[in-house]
Amino acid sequence: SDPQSLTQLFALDSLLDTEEIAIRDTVRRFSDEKIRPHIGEWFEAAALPVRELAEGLGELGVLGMHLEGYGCAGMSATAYGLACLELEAVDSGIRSLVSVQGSLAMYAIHHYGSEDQKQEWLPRMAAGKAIGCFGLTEPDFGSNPAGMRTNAKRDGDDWILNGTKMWITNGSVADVAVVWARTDDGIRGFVVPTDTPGFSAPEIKHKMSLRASVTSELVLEDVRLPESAMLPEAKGLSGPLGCLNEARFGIIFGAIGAARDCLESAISYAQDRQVFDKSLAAYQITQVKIADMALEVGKGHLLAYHLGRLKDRGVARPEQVSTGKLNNVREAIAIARECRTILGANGITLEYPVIRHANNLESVLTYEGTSEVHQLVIGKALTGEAAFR
Ligand code: TGC
Ligand code: FAD
Repeated sequence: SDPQSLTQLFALDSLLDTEEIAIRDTVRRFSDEKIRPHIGEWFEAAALPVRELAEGLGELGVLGMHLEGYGCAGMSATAYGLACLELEAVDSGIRSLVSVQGSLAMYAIHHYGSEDQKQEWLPRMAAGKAIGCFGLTEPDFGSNPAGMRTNAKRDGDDWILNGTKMWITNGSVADVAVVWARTDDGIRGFVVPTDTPGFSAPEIKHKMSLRASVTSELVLEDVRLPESAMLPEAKGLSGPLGCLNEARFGIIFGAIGAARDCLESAISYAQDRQVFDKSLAAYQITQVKIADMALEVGKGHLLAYHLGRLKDRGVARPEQVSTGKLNNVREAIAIARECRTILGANGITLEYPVIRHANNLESVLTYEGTSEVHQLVIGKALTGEAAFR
């Protein structure tokens, strides 16, 4: 009989409306035509043409697509999630570019910024003509950003920023950095043009994961900024954590895209590959693996769509976002590894996407809150006890 797709098996499209399906299909087509043919090469060379890609993604309308006004598309959270899913089905690095631009840097300015900050940056960022990054993590403070040492002190009406941020996506290609720093008034956010004297962003090399993504350190040495550089509406850690909810939401969809791509590759490989005297797909062990992975890919979609609907109604709570991020990334990485076994030795080469996804997902498991941090968030929600410290 004719094989069904994973989408058909779960009747997933019955949960989407025609506009959502159209957006999903447009992003899938763009990704397959413009990114997929080059991604293995970019990953191997650890060189992503960020500016060129950002302009293409800007034209496609996915940068800050869930934000209203200022050149942004004003789409639903679910539509944004579906775009993340299709981008990450090609590579987590591409979804990272879009997450950091739209959900972290643009969202911070959109949600907490002054009218001038919004006018200055958002239209160019939505068009992909200006690149943003988001500096929260420091060398000694990743899971616990409350301990950050980067500080902003007053000098007359100006601010002087000093400190180091680490592992910052798009850092060395960014035009603007949203930097979180400690002030006498608690943690505040600053919009830092990257050509400001004292700002530098050395790139981090030798990554074995997310090679098709630029990751950098941000070094701030007496960076002088006007008073107007501070984000007026973000006060305390809830400012950056509010942005993280947005990016984590995109990852819930994205990770399941990577898992789908691995499983589709493995099914197709198993159908073609002859072992002993028949197709690898005709062995029961292969089918058990495929069926079990399909269940997780299907359930991951259902969880993502459910959270998308909650977010569109404005009621998705942070611990629900943690639940989706923890589950879908954890399952995706398990699926990538299992698919790798089906491809045998071919599974370790860049001829197939599987090992690339598996390696990328190691980063996805760690960034935007490690799996352990999300377990603790869920643990706190269920027991009422905070076990972070
Ligand atoms: P805690 O005392 O619990 O909270 C401090 C304040 O923040 C509020 N809050 C949140 N607000 C919005 N969304 C959330 N998810 C929030 N979680 C907490 C909270 O209500 C409180 O507000 P207020 O007004 O009472 O002050 O904070 P804590 O210090 O105990 O930390 C809690 C913990 C561990 C969950 C938090 O620090 C955390 O999430 N840590 C993980 C850090 C993280 O995820 N970093 C990611 C950096 S960015 C990145 O990785 C980009 S990757 C590139 C890509 O996306 O592709
Ligand atoms: P740590 O916090 O040192 O954690 C190490 C281990 O300890 C983990 O297993 C963790 O779960 C565990 N642990 C920590 N606390 C506890 C606890 N209370 N109880 C039990 N276990 C605990 N950050 C940004 O700000 N902006 C970016 O754009 C960005 N991009 C990134 C891109 C990449 C490719 C990567 C890999 C990271 C990026 N990050 C970014 C940083 C990322 O958010 C951090 O790496 C992450 O938050 C974890 O911090 P850490 O690496 O310092 O690990």
